[in-house]
Amino acid sequence: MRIFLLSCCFFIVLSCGSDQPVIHPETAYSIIPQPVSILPGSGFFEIDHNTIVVGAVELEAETAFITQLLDQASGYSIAHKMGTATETRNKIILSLDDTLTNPEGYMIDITSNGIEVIAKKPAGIMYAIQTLRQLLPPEGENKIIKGLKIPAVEIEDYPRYAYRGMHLDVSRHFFPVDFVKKYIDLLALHKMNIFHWHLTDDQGWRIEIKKYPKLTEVGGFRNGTVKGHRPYDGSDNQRYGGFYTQDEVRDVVTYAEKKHITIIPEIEMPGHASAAIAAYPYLSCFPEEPTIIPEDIISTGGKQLQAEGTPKIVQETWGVFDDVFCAGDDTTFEFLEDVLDEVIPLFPSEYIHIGGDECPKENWKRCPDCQKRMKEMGLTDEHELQSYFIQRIEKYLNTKGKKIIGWDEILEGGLAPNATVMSWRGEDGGIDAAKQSHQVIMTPTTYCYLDYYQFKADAGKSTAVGNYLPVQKVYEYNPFPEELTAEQAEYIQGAQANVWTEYMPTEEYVEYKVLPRMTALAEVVWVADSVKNWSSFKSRLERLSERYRVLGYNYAKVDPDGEEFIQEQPTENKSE
Ligand code: TNX
Repeated sequence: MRIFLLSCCFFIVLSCGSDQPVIHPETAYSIIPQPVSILPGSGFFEIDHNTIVVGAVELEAETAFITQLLDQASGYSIAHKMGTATETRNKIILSLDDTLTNPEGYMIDITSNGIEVIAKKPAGIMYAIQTLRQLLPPEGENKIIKGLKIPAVEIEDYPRYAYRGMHLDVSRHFFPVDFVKKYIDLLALHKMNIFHWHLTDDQGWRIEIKKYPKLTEVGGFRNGTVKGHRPYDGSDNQRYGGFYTQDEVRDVVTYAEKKHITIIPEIEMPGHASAAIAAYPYLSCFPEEPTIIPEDIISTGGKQLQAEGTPKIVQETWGVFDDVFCAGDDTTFEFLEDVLDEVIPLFPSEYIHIGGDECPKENWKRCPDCQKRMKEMGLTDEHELQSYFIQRIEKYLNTKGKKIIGWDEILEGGLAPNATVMSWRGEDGGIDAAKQSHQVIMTPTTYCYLDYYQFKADAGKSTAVGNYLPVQKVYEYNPFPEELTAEQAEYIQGAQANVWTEYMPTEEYVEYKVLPRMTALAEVVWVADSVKNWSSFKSRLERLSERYRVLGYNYAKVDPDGEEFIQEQPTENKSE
């Protein structure tokens, strides 16, 4: 392996050295996220029918993945084997080297003789393959390219942050396993490594729990969905829902593992619990009180259920609701512990997200059980009761070897001792938590909420919600708040973009909202802030967009100035 030269700036590397060919970054070495160092070589490696892939024994999934990519692009059936390479040329070698320092770093060396890839761990090898993939022509994703060549280059690369996340809300709208896998593929292409799967909310419970079958039988479906924006345009009166069986969840987790993506499941508590309460009304402080959905927007089916004596129904509108899990009754905790007992073995992740956001305290204030609990535990207000709730769940999960992540409201009333805080209402929660020596994931609405609209021309459409968040603004994000000392900033694990799907009824819509803003975030969390370069990003995005097109993603087209709306949104409403 040749010695890799380090360079902190891609452009310096590309323009220095008179014997180097003139390389245009937007074509030959156009990679997102931008690698730490790219040193162009001369010539290229050509794949032919004698090319062989040799992967170290630990790299079965990675060897299979690169072989599959090359088979597709070259039209050959590329030979591959596990072990050490004896071939002297025409070889692609994937190997591990424990002496490398960065756990996710990798190095690639391409010469006319072949390709050598090394990394400390298999994840690094996967990232290297994603880089190699972007060195191949985009058309190679679904067409055979005669005389497939990869330009000679040395690349050294490693990420800035360990947590590079994307979230998907499958409660407000449900997305089947195939789409979830397509989404995971997208994360992998961008070297993102965390998929935060928001599995439960007011409008649908989406994960099978065998001990509580009604969670999905009842809580997995709603009788209608509100149309348009607040104050809404009535109900669509369509029964809507779906859920993942535990077998499906295992299948998705295995799929993600092979791509080195950790799935963090979210089971929301104590708020956003209407679907669970519809299934098991005893979880509410007031089981007899009807679920509140205004008269002019409740579905006919929902209204009928309530008229027939079923007060609790799955929510059909968006927002924050007073009917939350009762914090005074121990059966709530028994239920949640049982649920978590089934969730834990499905997900190898060290973390479980327990929500904690937007929990109104109105019911707790008038619930005798909650008030009794407060008195017994010496809690002075309902925020402390929420803190009691989260800490009790944290303690339980810690005994099972898991740690919790919660939205920044878990700071109110006292932070649970080992909790990681996901800062969404700006960065203040994250700053506060880092100062208290807690781990933090930054996901402020101003930079990371992909339900916000991205083009001015989308403003006011029924599917465009909230504020304006263009791709350039996402790109400008730096998850290192100035208020923190370098030592405190060590607690910032990384950042994540959130995809709340109230106004994303279809798969096409999710893709449109995610691409290319996720692309921008992928670079934010991978490269040093000083290396970011908007105009370089835009030109590399043009090339990557071609790959999105070939792969069949419905990406939003951004013109070279970065802001102008070019593409019409997909259909506005699923039922229209
Ligand atoms: C706030 S972010 C929520 C979600 C909504 C979202 C809409 C957070 C922790 N809670 O329940 O879907 O706003 O932007």
